[in-house]
Amino acid sequence: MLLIGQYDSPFVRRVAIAMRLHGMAFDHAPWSTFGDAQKIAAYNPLIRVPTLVFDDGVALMDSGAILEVLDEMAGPGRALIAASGPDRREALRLIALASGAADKAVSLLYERALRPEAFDTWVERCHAQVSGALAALEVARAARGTPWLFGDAMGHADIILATMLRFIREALPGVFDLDAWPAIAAHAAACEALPVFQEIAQPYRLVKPGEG
Ligand SMILES: N[C@@H](CCC(=O)N[C@@H](CS)C(=O)NCC(=O)O)C(=O)O
Repeated sequence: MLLIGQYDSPFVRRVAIAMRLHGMAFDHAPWSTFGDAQKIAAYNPLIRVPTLVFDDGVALMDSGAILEVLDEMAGPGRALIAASGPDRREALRLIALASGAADKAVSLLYERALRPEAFDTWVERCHAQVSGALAALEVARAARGTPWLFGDAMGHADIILATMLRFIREALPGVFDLDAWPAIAAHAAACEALPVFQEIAQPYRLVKPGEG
């Protein structure tokens, strides 16, 4: 399999970390969505990452869809999310909050970085949406006394929570007061201390359209 995208993306990183936890081998093409747009377009007309090219040549996009297929490939009982019941619903809720916060952080970043002048109404909306999701995740994490969100084993909710927070910290420095949410900050720090998170990481760097 070929994973396309840079590890400064919270979405690419969550896929790579899950693949490593699953023990799945893959090649990595660290292409930039703007700098390497044509290369990515050859696999994914949306020109977005992550894009995962399977061994039969089919390219799948969107981290949630990719992880669903990878969990299935990992085999029964090996998915990084509960198979059913309340834990599955809660994990999906937390994943949606964390990946939604990452989506809105990306929107905020593009608004600030790509436009000559950011549109204040949109900036304020994205800021409020990210802050709201972080506050909800803080409540959820603080309510759980287990090492990871769903017990002793790390899962997709843990991973996206950490990759999203690192992305916000590095790509939008000073924009959010991350000290306001200590439980999720501690959770992310515990993740980032693990070898798999340290190996699959890349300092954030924005490549604008037309730049290499
Ligand atoms: N919901 C998507 C979000 C992916 C996403 O926003 N990727 C960004 C990089 S962090 C991207 O491809 N940006 C370029 C674009 O959207 O045009 C996922 O989970 O994979």
